[in-house]
Amino acid sequence: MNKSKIYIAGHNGLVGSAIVRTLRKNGYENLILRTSKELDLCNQSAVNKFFAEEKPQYVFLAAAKVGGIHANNTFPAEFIYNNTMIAFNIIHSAYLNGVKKLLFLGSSCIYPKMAQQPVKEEYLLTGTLEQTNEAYAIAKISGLELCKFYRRQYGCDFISAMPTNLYGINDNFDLNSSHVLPALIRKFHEAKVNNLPEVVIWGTGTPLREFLYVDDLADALLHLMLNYSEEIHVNVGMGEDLTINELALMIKEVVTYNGKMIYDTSKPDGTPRKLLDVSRLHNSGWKHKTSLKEGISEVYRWYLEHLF
Ligand code: GFB
Repeated sequence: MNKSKIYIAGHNGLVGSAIVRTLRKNGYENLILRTSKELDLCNQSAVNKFFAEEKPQYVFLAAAKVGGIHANNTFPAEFIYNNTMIAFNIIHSAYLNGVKKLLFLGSSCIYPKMAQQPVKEEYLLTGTLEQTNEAYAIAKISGLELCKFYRRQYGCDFISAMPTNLYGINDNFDLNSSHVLPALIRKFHEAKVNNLPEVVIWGTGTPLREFLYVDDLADALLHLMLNYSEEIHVNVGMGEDLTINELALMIKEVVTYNGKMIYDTSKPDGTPRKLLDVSRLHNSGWKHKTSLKEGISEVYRWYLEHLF
C-alpha cells in the first residue's frame, strides 16, 4: 500500500486529519485530499468524475456530517440525507472505478438503544435505535450494509469500522454542535478564566460513555486496512466507560477549575450506555495506547495553544 494512491475523504475533520497524520507518520505519502469546497460529496456526478480522474487504490471514508446529541436531535433531515449521500456516492464510485480496498467509518450509535452491554457487532438491527440520533444511525447502517452487499455481489474488498465516542486535537468545540468531551473542556476553561461560579452539564450526568483518543482510532484503521478483510464490521473502542459525571470531574481536574457543576435536565441524556465489545479488534492484534486522562490533558494543551 505504501506507494499506492490513498484517498482520505474528510481529511480536515477530527478523524480524517488523524488518519492523514498517522499515514504520513508511517511513510505513506501518496495521499489524495479534497476539501468539501473542492468536491461536493453529495453530488454523485462530481464524485464519479473525481474517482475516474484520480483512480485511488485505497479509500478511507471518514467524511460525514457529524455532531453531538443536540445537533443530531435538531437537524435529523440533514444528518440522514448528507451522510447517506456521502456514503453511497463514494462507495458506488469506488466500485465503478476498481478501488482495491475501502474502509467505511460508522459510529457506535448504530446499535439498539437497549442493546446488551458490552455491545457485540452481531447485535446490529436487533432492536430500536436511540431517538436522538436515529437519523445518523440509519445513514451509517446503510453505508455499512452497502459495503457488505458490494462485497457479497461484486467481490469488493470494502470493510467497515464502528468507532466508539471519539475525541482529540482538532475537535469541534462549538457548544451547540460538539460532543460532550470537547464541550466540557471549553466550558470548564471559560468558567475558570472568567471566574464563573458554576458549569452547566447537560442531562443527569448518569449516562455512561466510552471515549477513544482519535490518534489511537487512526492507528486501528491503518491496522484494519492492512490486515482485515471480512464481511462483518469491526467495533473500535478501548473497552471501558465512565459516567458523564465522572468525565466532568476528570476534565474539571485537568483544567483546574474550582467552581460547582450543575445539571440541566431539560437537555437529553441520550442512550444510557454504549460500551463496545472490542474482542474482534483485540483478536486481530490491536489495542489502544492512550488513557482517557492522558488524552484529555493532550487535548487541553492543544486547545490552549490553538484556540486561546
Ligand atoms: O457526546 P454527546 O453529545 O453524544 O453526549 P452521544 C453524550 C452525553 O453527554 C449526553 C451529555 O448524555 C449529553 O447530555 N452532556 C453533558 C453533554 N454536557 C454536555 C455538553 O455540554 N455537550 C454535549 N454535547 N453533551 C452521539 C450521537 O451521541 O454520539 C452521534 O448523537 C454520534 O450521532 C456520537 O454517534 C458518537 O454520545 O449521546
